[in-house]
Amino acid sequence: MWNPGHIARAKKRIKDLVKAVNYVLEVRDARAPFATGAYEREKLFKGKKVVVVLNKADLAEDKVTDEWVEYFVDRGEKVIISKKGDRSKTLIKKIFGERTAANILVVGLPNVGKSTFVNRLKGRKSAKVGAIPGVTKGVQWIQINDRIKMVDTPGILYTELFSKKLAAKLLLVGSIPSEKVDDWELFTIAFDILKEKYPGVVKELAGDVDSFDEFITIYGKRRGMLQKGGEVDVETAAIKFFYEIYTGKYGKMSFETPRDIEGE
Ligand SMILES: Nc1nc2c(ncn2[C@@H]2O[C@H](COP(=O)(O)OP(=O)(O)OP(=O)(O)O)[C@@H](O)[C@H]2O)c(=O)[nH]1
Ligand SMILES: [Mg+2]
Repeated sequence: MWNPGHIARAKKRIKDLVKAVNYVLEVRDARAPFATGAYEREKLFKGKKVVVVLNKADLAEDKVTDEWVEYFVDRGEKVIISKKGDRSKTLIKKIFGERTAANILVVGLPNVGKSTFVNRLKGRKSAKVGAIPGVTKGVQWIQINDRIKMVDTPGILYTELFSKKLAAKLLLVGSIPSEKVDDWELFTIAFDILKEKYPGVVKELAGDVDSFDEFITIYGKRRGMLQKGGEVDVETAAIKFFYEIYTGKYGKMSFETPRDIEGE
């Protein structure tokens, strides 16, 4: 499984950084807010004010995101929704109310939009962002205004704890990069989740198919992703397909609801 060195180092740094802040903004992907929760969060964030940020809400189904807000509120969590186009002032107000002085730690899984969120709060670009996970490699402090300071951190993953279903959801939202997946079964599990939730998208791309292998062969063929002998390059096709899914090419999608995760 994908577990780059910078993530292992970041986990150690974050433990120390928590001590230097009074707020933790835990950024999650609104399309899978349970799967993208920061692991060991209770232990890690103990004694801090934690705000759960459901980011990329513009890529999720509004109705499902509202259900998630209710889910977190029911559990006594402070939760806000964040999406493309949100303005700095509105977000700051949602997080803190009017006036506040705060040192904030921004944490979350890879590619959930931590750096984008920092830039959004700042109102302009200060932190580097990118569509492939693993963009932020070090810790970076950013002054938001004269009272608020934030530290952006690299994405964290606790690989050992994964169930395959959880990992599949992380693939669907781009927290695990599709080109780093070396386990074909993970693609198939992710595809099954997608097909169950959005059969229309699958049908539009490949017609009536039963399996991921069948699907990706048709998808790859239609895109002209062929190897030398004329066979479909299914690995390249899978990488491309999941990239399109997690960047939102096929419209608003939510990969889990509060009901789905009961018992998971
Ligand atoms: N549509 C949409 N895209 C977003 C949003 N927030 C971030 N993105 C995109 O998601 C990708 C990842 O954003 P980053 O801010 O680099 O994510 P990160 O969590 O800092 O990622 P790492 O540093 O790699 O862990 C980029 O392509 C962003 O443009 C959002 O609210 N809506
Ligand atoms: Mg980043």
